[in-house]
Amino acid sequence: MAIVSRGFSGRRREGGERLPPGQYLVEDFPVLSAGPTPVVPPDRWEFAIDTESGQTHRWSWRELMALPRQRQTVDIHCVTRWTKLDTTWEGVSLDVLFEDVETTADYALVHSYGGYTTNMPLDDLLDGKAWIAYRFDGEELAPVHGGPARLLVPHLYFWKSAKWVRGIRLLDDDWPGFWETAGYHNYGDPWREQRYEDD
Ligand SMILES: Nc1nc2c(c(=O)[nH]1)N[C@H]1C(S)=C(S)[C@@H](COP(=O)(O)O)O[C@H]1N2
Ligand SMILES: [Mo]
Repeated sequence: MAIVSRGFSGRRREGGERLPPGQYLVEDFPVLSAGPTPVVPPDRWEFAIDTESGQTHRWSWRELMALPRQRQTVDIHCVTRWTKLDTTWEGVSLDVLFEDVETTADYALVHSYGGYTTNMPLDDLLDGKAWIAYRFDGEELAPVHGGPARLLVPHLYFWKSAKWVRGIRLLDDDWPGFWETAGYHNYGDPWREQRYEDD
């Protein structure tokens, strides 16, 4: 059995091995949005987790800022084939937000200001794999990249990292989101090149 520490996992794929199949490297940070950038002033921002049993857990912007934050450097992979290495983010781990959430649900449907949705198994949001990110590259997250806050789930194709994130609905049954309904893969693992529904 392999025990992989955080530091070791960062060096796991050296050089070209950090590029998933079919991807190319970019230095810039492309913007991909299916619609206009919603305007969400922080004093009207809130984030909510709705459980399958009807409980709602809410955080205001001020409450989010009061939670412990993490800084992490990750590689991001868009299904349109660009990969950006070593992107640095700050935000709150979903593990922190889920601390007091009682659930037996297996699925999460993430939704955003502006109406975007994306789905994933709840396990993919836990155990240090996902964050609500509000800083990028040492600065406030720009509105075009999802500011004031976006989901960051770097181990899946970047369409799963919902910009302008507003909440997570926990579900017993999987419910496909925006791109998943439009023919993209339900799970979206870049290392298994799960781009479209039949991949
Ligand atoms: N709310 C919302 N989130 C979204 C999208 C979107 O259109 N709306 N596009 C997704 C896609 S396809 C990608 S590749 C990334 C792009 O993020 P970026 O514009 O910061 O590069 O956001 C994802 N999250
Ligand atoms: Mo994308």
